[in-house]
Amino acid sequence: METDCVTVTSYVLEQRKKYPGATGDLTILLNALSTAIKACAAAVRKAGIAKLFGLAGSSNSTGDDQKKLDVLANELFINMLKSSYTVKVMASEENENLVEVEIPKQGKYVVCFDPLDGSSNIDCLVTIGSIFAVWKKPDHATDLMECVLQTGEHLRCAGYAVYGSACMLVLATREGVNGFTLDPSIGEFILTSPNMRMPEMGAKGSQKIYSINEGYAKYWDKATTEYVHSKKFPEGKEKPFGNRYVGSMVADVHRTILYGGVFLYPATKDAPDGKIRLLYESIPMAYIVEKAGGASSDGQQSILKLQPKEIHGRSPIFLGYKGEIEKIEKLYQQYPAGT
Ligand code: P6P
Repeated sequence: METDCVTVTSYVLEQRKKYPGATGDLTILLNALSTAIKACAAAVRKAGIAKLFGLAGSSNSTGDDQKKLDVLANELFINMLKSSYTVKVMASEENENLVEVEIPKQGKYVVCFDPLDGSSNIDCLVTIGSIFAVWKKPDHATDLMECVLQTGEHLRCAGYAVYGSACMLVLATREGVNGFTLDPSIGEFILTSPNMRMPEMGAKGSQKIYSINEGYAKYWDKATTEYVHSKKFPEGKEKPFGNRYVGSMVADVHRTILYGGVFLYPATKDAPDGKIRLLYESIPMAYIVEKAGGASSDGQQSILKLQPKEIHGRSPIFLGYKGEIEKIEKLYQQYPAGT
């Protein structure tokens, strides 16, 4: 083991030095999140042995059957954040309503999270993840919903954890995007991917990948249909894009950041706002991809400009190479959503 490695805690402490007025609360909050993620990683690893697979017999705000790991992950996030004394209110995919922290433990931050995204993949051991977004409570706000329903332009930080062949915490702040790999032998997240940047399309090592659930092609609008067709049947001597789709957003977005490409979850005729949740999936992932040099859109504008109207609201989402997102937006200008 390196004797001078950077951990997520020492990284955040280092960043805090750049803000003399910083209270250290965000450091404490991120430490609480990393503890919840470590506990989730341990639970995901031993789910088979500990019989954590299978349904918990309850369902979440989306109506998805909750798997035992979902419930455990949600409780870990909520309890670790409550006991950090840094959070006022939370929104979780697993809770229909907001979770207000008891007054004596309240802090100044708002955290929205999907504690275990892609949980339909749990039982078949496919990569899943956790997604979180952190805002500061607006100074004037007293109403909880006003505290929570903020745009991505006001984010303090966002991140995701990948529970795959290794556990990695990817954290995006104003300073950029950094990847920390969990070293299970010491239980610490070690900085292994400093200053993560999406490759430029066409640069050495960059890949031409489009990531969408082709099974819904029948329901796509014209703009998405035209875009995907142009990737599969490019004009001239252009080689087609390859298709990769895990069906677990954290896995698909993590690959898009590392290898390049485009992730698409468009609206469909029967889901005019798409499936992906704005507050705790689209906004944090858009923030991370944009901080890593990529682009995001709902077909018209950056996801970070969208004003959430309800805690479980959805949005169409396109993430990845800037040039490709521009092509998608041009197609939505030509063929407005829903046509
Ligand atoms: P579909 C997982 O349930 C999730 O919310 C995201 O992680 C993933 O990108 C998407 O749904 C997959 O949805 O409709 O392709 O199965």
